[in-house]
Formats: sequence, C-alpha cells, structure tokens
Amino acid sequence: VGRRQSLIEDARKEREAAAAAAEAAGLSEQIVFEESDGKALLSLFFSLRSSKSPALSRTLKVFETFEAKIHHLETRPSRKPKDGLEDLEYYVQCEVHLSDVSTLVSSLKRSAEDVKTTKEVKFHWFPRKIAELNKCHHLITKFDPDLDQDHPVSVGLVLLPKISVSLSSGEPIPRVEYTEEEIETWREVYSTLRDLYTTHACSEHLEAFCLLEKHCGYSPDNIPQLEDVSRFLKEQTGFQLRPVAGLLSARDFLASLAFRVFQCTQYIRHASSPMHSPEPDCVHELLGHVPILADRTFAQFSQSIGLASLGASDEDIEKLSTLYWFTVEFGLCKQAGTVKAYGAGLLSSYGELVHSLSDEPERREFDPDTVAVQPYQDQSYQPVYFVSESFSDATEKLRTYVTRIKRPFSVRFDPYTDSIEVLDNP
Ligand code: HBI
Ligand code: NLE
Ligand code: FE
Repeated sequence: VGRRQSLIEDARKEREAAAAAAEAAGLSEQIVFEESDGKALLSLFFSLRSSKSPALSRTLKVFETFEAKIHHLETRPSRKPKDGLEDLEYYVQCEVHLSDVSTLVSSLKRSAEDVKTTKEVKFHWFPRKIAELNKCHHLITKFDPDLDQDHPVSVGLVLLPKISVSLSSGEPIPRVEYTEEEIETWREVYSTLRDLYTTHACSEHLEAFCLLEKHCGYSPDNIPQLEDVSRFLKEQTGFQLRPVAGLLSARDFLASLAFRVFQCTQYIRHASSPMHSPEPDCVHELLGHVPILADRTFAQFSQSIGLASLGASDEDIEKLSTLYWFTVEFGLCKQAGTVKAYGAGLLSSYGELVHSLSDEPERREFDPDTVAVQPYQDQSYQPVYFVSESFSDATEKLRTYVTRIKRPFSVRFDPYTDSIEVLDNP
C-alpha cells in the first residue's frame, strides 16, 4: 500500500508542477481533451482587455467560425486581476473537432488575453489516413482583425468550405478556364522566367522543366491544369496535387506532405505585379514547386519534413516551417562552381530570382540549426539566403535535422494504404 500510495502522490505532484509551470508561462500551449468520434471536449479560460470594446463578440465569433458547440459559458470574478484587463474571467466548455483544436486556441489568442486550457494534451491531432486531409484546410489570411470587425474573416483564420475533391476516390481536380487577361499574365511571367532559368536554376529544375514542356502542356500560351500536372507527378514521384483556396496554416500544409500531397492554389496573381507575389498563386506552384517535386530525392525529402511535422509541438512546427522557408522556398545551392536557385519562391519570381543571385543580399552557408530560428518576412525580397554545398547536401542535412525532433511516438508511412502507422516510443 505504501508504495502504491507514494506513486499516486508522485503523479499528483507531477501534475501540479506541470500546471504551475504552464500557469507561470502565461499562455498554455498544452491542450487536452476527452476524445470521442474525432470530437474534443475543450475547457478554456480567458480574460478580455477592458479597452477593446467589441472584444467579447469578436471572441465568440471564433467559436462560431470553428463550429464549436458551446456546452457551458460563464464569467466569474478574476482570481488575479491585471491592469488593462476586465476583472472578469471567462470559462467556456465546448465541443469541437480535434483537427480544429489548436487553430481555435491560436485564433482565440488574437482577441482574448491569458488564454488557458485546463488539461494537458499528449500531442496535437494529425491525419492518419489520406482522406483525413480534408480536415487540414485552415486558411490563414493576412487580414488585420482590428481594422474591420464585421469582415467575414475577422478572426484571422477562416475555414474553407469543404473542398469536394476527395483524395481517396480518385476524383479529378476541376479544370479552370482562365481569362485572356490571366493568360496574358502567365505568358509574360513564363517567357521572362524561362530565359532566366538557363543561368539561374539548378539542374534538377531545368531537367524537369523540359519534361513538363514535353508532356504536360507547359508553354507560354497555356496555364497547365492541376489535374494533368498531378497525373504527371504521380507517375514521376508519387506526389499528387490538391486544390486549395489560399495560404494554409503551416501545420496543415506540412501534414499533407507526409502523404505526398501538395496543396496548390489555382488562381493567378494580379496583372499589375507579374514579377512578384507575396503569396502563393498558380505561377508559384506550377513554375516553382512542381518541377522540383518531380525529382525523386526532393520528393522523399518533402515527405520527410511532412512526417516530422505530424503531432509536433507548436515550437517544432515553427522551426520546420522556417527551415522549409529557407530551403524549399528560398534555397540556393552550389552547382559546378556557381550558385543556383532551387527554392520555389525564387523560381517563380523574376524579381527575386535576379535579386537573390545579385550582390545585394547576404548569402550564408546553410546550417539547419541556425536556419531553424532565423527570422524572416514574407512581404518582399529576403535580405538573406542560405547556400548549401549541393542540392543533395541540403536535403541530407535537413533529413538529419528532422530525425532529431522529439515526439512521444514515431510514425511510418504505409504506401499500400496511404496511411500513417503510429508506434509509441517506450
Ligand atoms: N499554403 N497554400 C499554401 N501553399 C504553400 O506553399 C504554403 C502554405 N502554407 C504554409 C507554407 N506554404 C510554408 O511557408 C510553411 O509555413 C510550411
Ligand atoms: N514570391 C513568390 C512569387 O512571386 O512567385 C511567391 C512566394 C510564395 C511563398
Ligand atoms: Fe510555396
């Protein structure tokens, strides 16, 4: 009895210490829930800033956006009143889909203060079957919620109306009929970039680009259809494309890579800025990402970043997406004694491709541990790029980095069933 009693006592102390630590940190990243049928029962506490008058309605809108069913809502006097905050504390208990939990909490943090959750989650929800990627659809908007509270996307994160293209049933991606003006934009960007690739693009990109022109309708006069490109990629490296309405959260975007699915935008940038777009569009996907996804080494590497992201902590997701940014999007590598671009964000932007190899920016040697914490901005050209010794050197170093990420379990992709096997670590 004595031993059992002390074990229980230890467990209780451990829980209390963890709770105290989370409380001291102010924002608890740990979310726990009771799971059933993919739903989470979530208990949340938060305070509101007294000066922000529409704070309550804005906060409640977050629950609405995520279709959270509120079971209980109450206010009570704040236990620790703080300057600038109301002297009330809100308590909400709600039911929400597991895949929405972390995005709901991060949305909440944009309008409420001191957001806390009660229990503790072992890890974030992640898709285990390819069909569950339908839940990985959280779009991020660059919209500022403080400027327009009535705007439909005022929580800063929107849920895409379910895209009907199911991945498991082999349903084709709808074809888009582009306007004459859109094709004109494509023509201009395509011709300019194509000339520049000979001197600026890495050999893997150049080789695949030739194949795409031969087999996939890549030409100055035609915006290739995602369906055709997806079929081509599937044959080359097993990657398939899936249409998406905009910039996805990093967690959702990375999760799809684990299944060799690449989520692509289908619309094209505005005619007024053909040479650079701050956000992805089909020029970026088709000219930047697609050629390099046709490379076997790169495809495998993309999938390993995806697998590493499944159930990872918010902190690790942030690091992975920074690494993704400076490699997959803006990476440079040495080839035959010169520096070439392999990053998709460079290969789809005439302006930045020229800039990246000019004397203007700083170029540093690629090292995953430093790059993972390097701040970046996504509105204009990067002031710094990272150069690896070779294309395979970059993928190898990154692969080593991702295997060091700690999780309480390991994952394995089963290509026969397109699903993830989860193995608990001892
Ligand atoms: N969403 N649609 C889309 N396309 C991307 O290329 C993309 C994204 N979300 C995040 C992202 N890329 C990366 O920059 C990393 O944050 C993973
Ligand atoms: N700046 C790129 C372009 O103009 O194509 C898009 C970058 C998306 C991350
Ligand atoms: Fe991209």
